[in-house]
Amino acid sequence: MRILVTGGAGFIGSNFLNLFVPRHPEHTFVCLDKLTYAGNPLSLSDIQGAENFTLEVADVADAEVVTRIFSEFRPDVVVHFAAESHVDRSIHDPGEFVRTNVVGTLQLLNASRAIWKGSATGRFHHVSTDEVYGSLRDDGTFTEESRYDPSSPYAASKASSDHLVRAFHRTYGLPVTITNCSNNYGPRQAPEKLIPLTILNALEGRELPVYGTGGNCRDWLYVDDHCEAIWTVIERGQVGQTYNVGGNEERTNIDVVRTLCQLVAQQTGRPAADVLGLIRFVEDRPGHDWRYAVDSSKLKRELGWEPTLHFAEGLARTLAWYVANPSWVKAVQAGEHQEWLKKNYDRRLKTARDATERP
Ligand code: NAD
Ligand code: TDX
Repeated sequence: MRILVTGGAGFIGSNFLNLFVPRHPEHTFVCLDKLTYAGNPLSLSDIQGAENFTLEVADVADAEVVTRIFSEFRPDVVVHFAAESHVDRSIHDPGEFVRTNVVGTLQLLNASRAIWKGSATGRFHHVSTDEVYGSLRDDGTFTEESRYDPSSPYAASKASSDHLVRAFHRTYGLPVTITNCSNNYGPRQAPEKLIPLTILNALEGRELPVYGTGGNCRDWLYVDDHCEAIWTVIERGQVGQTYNVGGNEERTNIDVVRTLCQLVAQQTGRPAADVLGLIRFVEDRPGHDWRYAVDSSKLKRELGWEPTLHFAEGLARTLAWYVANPSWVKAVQAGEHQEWLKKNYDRRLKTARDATERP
């Protein structure tokens, strides 16, 4: 098969390619990526020389370029990861999220339709998020039947793209599948997201921002488990279907941050109290979803997928990866995006309700 992976230089896409390019020498992979601040060629260095892998630097929202790449490569499968993915950035500048996540998805759907011409042999797999369902209170879980109710511009743009993917199936018969996944963590995630940000700040002795009370809850899934779920759906999922993917590992943000502080203390030999003392409760995220929890029983029942790695082990593995890859970290921290992040956190820290940890 010829497999086109969009956004393959980002966090999940690069883990997907690092897993499946070596495992499947019989398939050819092309990564289509704009290399925005979130795309890092170093994340693909292990497979850069592989005979079955090529990187095409291109923008998914550029119809002309997308059409050219599709007509040259003629993919059998499209795995669509490319997106603007950070909720805080979407609050600051929603336009880019609509352009990449909505218009970009539309261009890829058009290009897929043009080359598959109504045949049911291709497959467009859309990688989406549980954030399209909005927020849960203290109980319940998201199922595939949950109502779409996105809170942030990021979530709204992903919801739009999901609707377009389904519309292309219903209207034109395009062979599509969708996965809606909970929060991922693991190697190669940019330190704008909670877990890598906390790991790197704690290792380097910087303050650890926790939004609001820290009581917001996320359902964490190790990135390789997500990649295996996507592969399972591509191989055996039913066309037109949506599958939820979750880790069954719900944690409050403050629990996650405290656990990471303990792990970093063990790793560095520093007293745990010193690392925990870096925690700062800061101004909350506007429209902050309270809780996500995903019911992935459909994926287990119909296709036999379930998560394999427990959160404690996954966190230890993730910390070990960041410690073992200082050149990756240095390259990411040299990016201009770090300036934006720093300003964002400085502002939040200034308006912090407390300078010290709440009990
Ligand atoms: P990421 O931000 O780490 O990577 C995004 C990648 O897309 C980068 O390589 C970037 O260069 C590329 N990209 C951005 N705009 C582009 C454009 N216009 N054209 C081509 N490439 C472009 O994101 P991620 O965390 O790896 O997420 C990947 C996908 O998975 C996204 O669609 C996201 O919505 C979805 N998802 C993420 C999570 C999570 O926890 N990270 C959970 C569920 C679903
Ligand atoms: O510094 C921080 N402090 C903090 O308390 C950051 C960066 C985050 N948080 C909180 C906000 C969230 O409740 O931690 C939680 C996780 O935040 P993020 O890492 O920004 O992820 P989230 O907003 O939950 O979205 C992620 O999961 C779903 C991804 O970024 C999305 O792309 C994915 O769709």
